Order: sequence, then structure tokens, then C-alpha cells
Amino acid sequence: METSALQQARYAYKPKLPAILSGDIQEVALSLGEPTASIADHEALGELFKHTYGKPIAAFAGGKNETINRPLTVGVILSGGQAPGGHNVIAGLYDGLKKGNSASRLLGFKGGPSGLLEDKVLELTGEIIGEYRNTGGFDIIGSGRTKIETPDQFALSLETAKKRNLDALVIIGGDDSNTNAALLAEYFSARGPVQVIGCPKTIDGDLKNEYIEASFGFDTAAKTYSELIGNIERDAASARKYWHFIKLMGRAASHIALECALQCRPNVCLISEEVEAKKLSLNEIVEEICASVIKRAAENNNFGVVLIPEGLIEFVPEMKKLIKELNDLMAAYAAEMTAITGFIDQLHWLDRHLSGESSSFFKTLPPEIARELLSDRDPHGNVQVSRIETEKLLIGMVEKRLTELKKVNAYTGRFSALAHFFGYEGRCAFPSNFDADYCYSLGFTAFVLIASGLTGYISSVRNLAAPADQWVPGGIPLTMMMNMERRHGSSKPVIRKALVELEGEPFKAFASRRETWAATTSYQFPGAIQYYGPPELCDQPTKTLKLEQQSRRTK
Ligand code: FBP
Repeated sequence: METSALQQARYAYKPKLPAILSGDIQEVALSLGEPTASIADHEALGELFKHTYGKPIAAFAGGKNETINRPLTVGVILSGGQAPGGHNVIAGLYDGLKKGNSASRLLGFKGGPSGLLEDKVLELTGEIIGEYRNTGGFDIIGSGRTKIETPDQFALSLETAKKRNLDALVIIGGDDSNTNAALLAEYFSARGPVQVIGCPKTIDGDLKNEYIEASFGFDTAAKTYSELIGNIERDAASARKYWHFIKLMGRAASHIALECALQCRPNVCLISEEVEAKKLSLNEIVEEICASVIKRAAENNNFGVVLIPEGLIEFVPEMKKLIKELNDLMAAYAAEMTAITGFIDQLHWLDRHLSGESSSFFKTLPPEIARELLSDRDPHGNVQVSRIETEKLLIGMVEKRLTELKKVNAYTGRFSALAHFFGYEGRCAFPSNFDADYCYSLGFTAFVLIASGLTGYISSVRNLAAPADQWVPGGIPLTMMMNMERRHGSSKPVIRKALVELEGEPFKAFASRRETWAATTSYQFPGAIQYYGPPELCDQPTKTLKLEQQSRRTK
């Protein structure tokens, strides 16, 4: 395979590790704290996770680790959407295993969790890993979204684990995949010694809490989109003739949109969580955008940039109600609904089953949006929001409203808008130094947790706003991050998604300046991610992480 100059340079990059993991690993001893509890629903979760509920937080301290050198066979799965740095989690895990005992083996299950069910395996050697170090993508073994949920699938997973003589399985995924890891850990614990460790992945940034400070991939993806948004802002300010409506990936959470807003200072950035909290209707959102367009037009600035989080549509109250009803109907009447193929027949069926309010709202939606809402959910039951063209829906509504305002002389500008969606172009970028180091540390930490005999934990590396040698590695019991939620029409144990907190520092920093940004041209151009150069250029975490850590320190 021919490789680019940057690829070659990145192969040679040595990711930084927390100080305790950089020395003699025989001196990395496990230290366990007090038993823990889930964030809610203690009894129900205690009942469901009889073997793995309430384990203590695991920390590492200097001291002899008697089990670190045992030879291990470990399986690894990449689960869900790509996130920059996944290859480095695998590299960190591999290097840890080999450092512990050169006879240890790492088996990659191909194509996500289905690789475990179908026993599709690639043994990962130093040579293979060498071709993927510090690169983006999940192509080393591929990923997938299969959810392991039926009794047969659990039994098959155990069968493969036994057949492959696995001591442990590492699942690299988001909240849903780590929920799956918790369920597998419990199932395996009841039946034998196979350990399960999760790793926090997702560009969406919604798998985080006090102990998981960031999910990997968020840093690189948000910086990649910020580079593109900055470029568009400069183009907008040069051409002075377009409003750019940019939808940003990130599912339900608006973390990516918020980080990009802090980096680039657009004229408008919608935050889904605020829309939900203030119960803003679609029309009210349109009014907010129009207000900026009108103010700017008065200064002859008929251009601007609007950021739209991917999941916005799910948070608009009337849409949220509709999606919930559709989800429940799709779970309860799956066969009946798939048998109806024509769109008009589907509409008639829905008219009979949806509430009056939702049915009327559904009829007002453009057909493309209505069709997407009826299309298949992902295996975890989520609407596939990346396919809903919210940016076009909003452009259409803003145009219509401005035309009305023009008629009554409330607006005299020109409005020409372009739609963009930044998603896939950020998910496989070369990981930033932050993500390269963080991921390698997460993988290495997963190895120490396994070698120390733990199961049902997620690899955790904390103190991330500090230089890497001051990071704090350890393990957090998966059940500690769980509660019961309604999914697919029934109550399920899940890891709680972390949405943007309106009382949090990142949102407050944005909210205090957005009025100025709406009226003025205050754009900031972050430029491309830098891999080589001074730490203030190359090793900075996101603004979100910095602000969150600052506020934690002052509490
Ligand atoms: P996960 O990390 O939760 O798997 O999702 C990442 C993501 O990029 C979302 O931001 C996006 O909505 C979704 O994947 C797109 O899914 P797909 O890759 O299946 O189109």
C-alpha cells in the first residue's frame, strides 16, 4: 500500500502515556475503593447484574502487581460509528499485552459485535498494528452496529470466547455498546472466567461523566469540523452573499455543535438541549435565525453561518412527541408496519394510530422528512438522525418567513442560503495528538485492568486537561454509570447519555457571547489540526474539556 508523507510520519509518532504506565508495569498495582452504586434504579440494576453490580472503582498505584505478567488471550471489538483514535486503543492494548508477556495474543473480531457471533477473527500482529498506529478509521478490523441481545446471541458469544480461549474481551464503543459490554460481563461472569472491559468511544461526546471525562474521537472530529466551519466563515465574509446552514454530526447531543461554536463564533448555533428545556417550537427556532438575518441585513451583511446539531429535530417538542409515538408503534407493530409499503397507505395507517396532535404535525412535514422518520431505526432503536435534512428544512422555513416579513417591510435584505452536512468527513481524520495519546492510554489501561483480573469495567483516563504524564488511569464499574430507561417500548438497563448541560461552563461561555456573534462578524478561524510543533498548538484539548475541568476545579 502506498502511504502519504503524513501517514509515514504518524506511524513513527510515540503516543504519550500517564506517568504510572510509562515505567515498569510490574510496579503498577491495583487499588480498589469502596463499593459503588448505579446513578439510579439501584434495586432493578442490582437484580439484573447479580455478579457485576456495585464493584469498587479501580485505581493504579505504585507497588507489585503479581498477575501482570500472565500470558493472556484477549479479543477486541470496534463497535458503532468510527471515531479517530480507535486504532490507537488497539495499539495501546497490544503493546500492554506484549509488555506483560510476549506470549500474549490479541484477536480482532471483524466487523463489530457480529464478528464475535460469527467467530470472524484476525490475529493482530505487531506488523499489522504497525500499519495503523496513529491513523484514523476503524479499518484494521472494521466495525458494526449489531447489538447482542437475544439469549442465542449471548450463548453464541460465550461459545466463541471459549473456542478462542479468551481470557478477556475489550469492547470499544459508545453508550449503547458499553451497555452491551456490561450485559456480556454479567452473562460471562455467571458462566466462567471470561472478563469484559469497555472503552469510551464516540465523536458525539455523550459518553462522559465525572469519571469518563471525554469519549475519544470527539476532540479530532470537533476540530476537523471547526477547521471547515472557519474556512466557510472566511468564504462567507469574502463573498458576502450566502448564509451557510451547517448541520453537524453528534446524534442527540449538541456537544460537537457547541464546541465548534466556541472555536469559530458563528452567527447562530442552535443547541438541542436548550430547545428542549425552553420547549421551543420549530417556528420559534426559525424566528431566532430570522432575527440574526434581519439584524445583519440592516448593516448590509447579507451573509452568515448557522450551526445545527444533528439531533435538533428530536428535541423540538412536537417532533419529540411524534418520534416517541412512532418508536413505540414501530416496536409494537413492526410486522404490520413493514407490510404496508406505499407512503400514502402508511400515512392512513398512522392517522389511525398516532395521537391527533402528532398526526396533524406529521402531515405538515415535507415528505422527505416524513419518510426518514418512518425508515428503519438503528439496532439500538435510535432514529437515524444523520439522514434527516434539518438544515434544508430550516432554510425552507426561514426563506418563507423572510418573504412574509418582506411583504410588511420588516426585512429588506437578500437571503440566499446553502446547506452543508459535516459528519463522515470528521470521523476518520488522523487523530489529534490528544486523541492519539488518550486512545493509546485507554488501550494500555484496559490491558492493566484485564491483567489485574477485573471484569465489568470501563477503561478510564482522567485529568485530561493536564499534560499526558499527569493523566490518571483506572477502571470504572460499568453498572455505576447505568439507569433504567424506556427503549423499544420497554424498560431497559442503559448507560445514561450525557447531553449538554445548560448550567455547565461550555454552554454558559457560549450563551454569554452569542448575542454579539448573531449581529456582528466575529468569526474565528481555528485552521487545521497541528500534529507537530509547540504543545500550545498541538496538544490542546477541546474548549469544552478545558471549561468543564476548570469548573470542576473551582467546585
Ligand atoms: P456512535 O459513536 O454512537 O456509534 O455514533 C457516531 C455517529 O457518527 C453519530 O454521530 C451519527 O449519527 C451516526 O454515527 C451515523 O451512523 P452511521 O455511521 O450508521 O451512518
